[in-house]
Amino acid sequence: MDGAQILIAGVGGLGSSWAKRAHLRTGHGIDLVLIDADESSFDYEDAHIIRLGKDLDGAGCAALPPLGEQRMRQASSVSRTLLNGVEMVVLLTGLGGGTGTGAAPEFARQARLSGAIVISIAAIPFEAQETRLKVSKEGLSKLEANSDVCVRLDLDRLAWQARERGTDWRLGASWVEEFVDGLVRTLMRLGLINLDMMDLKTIVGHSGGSTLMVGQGDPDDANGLLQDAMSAPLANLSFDGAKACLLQIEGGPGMTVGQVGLIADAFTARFDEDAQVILGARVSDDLQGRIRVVAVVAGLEEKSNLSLV
Ligand SMILES: Nc1nc2c(ncn2[C@@H]2O[C@H](COP(=O)(O)OP(=O)(O)OP(=O)(O)O)[C@@H](O)[C@H]2O)c(=O)[nH]1
Ligand SMILES: [Mg+2]
Repeated sequence: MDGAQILIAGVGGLGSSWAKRAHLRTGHGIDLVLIDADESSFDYEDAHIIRLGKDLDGAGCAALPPLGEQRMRQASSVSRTLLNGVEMVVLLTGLGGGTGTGAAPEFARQARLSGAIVISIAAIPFEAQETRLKVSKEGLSKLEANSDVCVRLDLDRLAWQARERGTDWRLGASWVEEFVDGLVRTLMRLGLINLDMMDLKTIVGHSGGSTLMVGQGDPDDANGLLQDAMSAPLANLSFDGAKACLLQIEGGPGMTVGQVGLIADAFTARFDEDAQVILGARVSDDLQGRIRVVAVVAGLEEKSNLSLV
């Protein structure tokens, strides 16, 4: 049996630039679609392209989300063809502009309509960008409503971490790449192991907010792994009282049942005591002496805690 068929989608300028980098990292077997009104986003060979600016201004949707949404709707027959057979969409976007804010929720809607599970990763504008922050709010609630899991990335935290690592925030990206890579590798293999798409559907079907955690580290250091996952620049970082979780633990050939148990305990310690936890473990030769954990956490209390000024 083949693994899940996954499509990485980048919507808008920032989303496209992240999606290209994530796609470079994940490599073969994963499809990429770039969706933008701005031609300069399409400088990548191995991608499907949906142009939202054709015949119009050709340079972004000028901070007008309704225009982005409308153009995305007009492109629905192209999306339908592209989405045929896709089981999962990992959508990357930056909210606050016109294209991403307007088109991303609409593309997510189209993807779900065609039967895919949609995991969205949305950057929330910098605190100082008040207008953009306001624009992003509406896009975020629509995106959440149209996604199975919507992860909010805080650009302020991302920029801070990029500076710490000495990289450009816009490419800030090294973190986004790792995150998407960990996620996609795990999801791609779902079909091959003891977890499958049905398990994922069960977990994301829980009501309430949902998010992802991805961590890598030393197999004997469960707390270090949890810390690594918790250092993500997510806007919603509380997992307290979560009602459901799909936890995938992947390690090298030496990984033991004891290590898996300790890691699972560390990741789920703060969840609701009756939380439904579906655990999968897998041995990979490329993870010698290291462990990667990907958790899809659902049933979180509030859906949208974005505080806006
Ligand atoms: N400070 C700063 N923030 C940026 C920059 N580029 C993107 N952002 C942030 O990322 C969010 C999304 O921006 P883009 O991806 O460029 O917007 P878009 O979806 O292409 O939308 P339009 O170009 O308006 O149609 C913005 O709201 C900003 O918060 C930049 O060059 N400087
Ligand atoms: Mg743009």
